[in-house]
Amino acid sequence: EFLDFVNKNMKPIEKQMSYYQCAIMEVETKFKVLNEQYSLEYDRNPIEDIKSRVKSMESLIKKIRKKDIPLTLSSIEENIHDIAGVRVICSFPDDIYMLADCLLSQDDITLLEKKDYIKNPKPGGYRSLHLIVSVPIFLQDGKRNMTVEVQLRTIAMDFWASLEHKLRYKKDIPADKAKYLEDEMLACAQISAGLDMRMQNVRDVIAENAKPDEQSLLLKDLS
Ligand code: 0O2
Repeated sequence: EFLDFVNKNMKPIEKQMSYYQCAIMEVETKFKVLNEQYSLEYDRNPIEDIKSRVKSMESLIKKIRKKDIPLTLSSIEENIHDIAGVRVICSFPDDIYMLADCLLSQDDITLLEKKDYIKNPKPGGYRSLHLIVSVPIFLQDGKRNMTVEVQLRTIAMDFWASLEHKLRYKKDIPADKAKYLEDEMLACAQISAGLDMRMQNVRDVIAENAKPDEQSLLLKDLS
């Protein structure tokens, strides 16, 4: 059924996917501009890395089936919000909220949904700030608003999530070991959260004790 849908709509699907790619470019640029400005003004980069992707067809099909979404381009666009995904890896937890606020205050960005898995981690231990936003792309024949999922994480949050994602697919685990593994992953998530807090505190202490000329830079950094 899906193959039939794809075959009949090849051109519009390709076009839609390229629009998602354009939306990713817009959002990535916004973060790169913020990083550049921060680096000039405060001599520090709040962004360690940006990883973006348009959802693969395989993963898209899985989600359409799981959510039982009608097979039309508009209902897929309406119901699946992570076809365009931008993952921003930050240095410190504070940077996540600073960057999210900066992005959301831009007048061409509309917040559709916010999930704060840092303040409220998932039961398994997953932490990240998720923003579903709408961003315009400007085409030859006008403007189109596209939905993008932005995931903001620290290096420690990304380290945990990347490994957990790999381990999740190892399904042939005996039941008696599964509970132990779940507990271990949760414990690792808690250690990673503790590490984030301690590293941020180290930065704060350095800022408080910096020489006056450095201090003005670093204190601005904390405000
Ligand atoms: P992939 O391969 O990352 O693209 P949704 O299904 O998105 O409509 P949900 O589940 O409420 O609704 O979305 P949520 O919670 O915002 O999470 C979506 C994405 O967050 C996932 O994408 C992951 O990237 C990430 N994520 C959420 N929970 C976990 C977790 O426990 N571990 C890891 N490693 N990542 C997580 P996808 O679609 O699963 O896949």
